Amino acid sequence: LQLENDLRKAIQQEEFVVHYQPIISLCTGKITGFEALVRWQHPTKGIVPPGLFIPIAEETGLINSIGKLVLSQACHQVQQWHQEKLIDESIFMSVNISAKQFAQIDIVEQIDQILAEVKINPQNLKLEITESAFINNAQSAKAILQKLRQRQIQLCIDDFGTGYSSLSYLHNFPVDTLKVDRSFVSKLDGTLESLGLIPAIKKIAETMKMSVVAEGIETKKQLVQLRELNCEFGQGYLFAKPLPKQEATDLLAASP
Ligand code: G
Ligand code: G
Ligand code: NA
Ligand code: MN
Repeated sequence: LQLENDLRKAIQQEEFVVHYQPIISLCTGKITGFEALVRWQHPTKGIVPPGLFIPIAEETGLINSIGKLVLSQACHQVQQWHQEKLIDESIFMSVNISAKQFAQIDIVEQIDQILAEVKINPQNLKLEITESAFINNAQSAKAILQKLRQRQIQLCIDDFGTGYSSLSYLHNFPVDTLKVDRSFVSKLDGTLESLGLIPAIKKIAETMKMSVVAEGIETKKQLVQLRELNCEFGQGYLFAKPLPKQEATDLLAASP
């Protein structure tokens, strides 16, 4: 309860900062996008990682307010990088939208409002949604995804392969990207068995004309394996951890 009260205060005082983890083209090594990941700068406890407060934010519904702050900060970052000519419309900013946030009846209006306030090209924005967002009401989920797509916002299924995957929704839902959960990547050690579902996911993505991002790449060996599987994009500590705004900006400025 203390944490819940602290969270409410943190929202009022906007104590959240967004870090940005680069997403890399595995064949060229170039930055293709960033994932926005929230951190809470607690006045006395220092940085609180999301694993410690997102679950409570979800339970209490505070995730809706936090999610709006994150989306707004991430869009402002896109705007700034665009003004500084560090990015064009080919670079995307991926923002996590929790299932609860996605289920709000006015989620599309909220996103419209932020895009109206922070004028960016909607193509620069990608939303990461987990499969759990689709299970309760597939029809309305589909309608929301279609509306977002009409605005040219990109859509990504996060943690793909761990949830309630059903190939039928993939077929019906207008999704651009599958993000392979890092539990699959962590098993890649050079043996055939360790490839697990990744080749299958790659195949599904190809059939559906979706791209694949592998997350949690930590070793050179994993990178080599993913390249062999023709996995186009990846992110992980091997390249960079989630970086504060200035460090992400420096990396972008230095990148070819
Ligand atoms: O950044 P880190 O690796 O510590 O994140 C831990 C968890 O918190 C991950 O599951 C991540 O998806 C989640 N998370 C981080 N930032 C956000 C955010 O802005 N919104 C939501 N809904 N989840 C987030
Ligand atoms: O749940 P989600 O897919 O949004 O996960 C993002 C989380 O993964 C963030 O907490 C981020 O800090 C973390 N992360 C990013 N790269 C790596 C990595 O290479 N290894 C591990 N273990 N975690 C990572
Ligand atoms: Na994510
Ligand atoms: Mn993920």
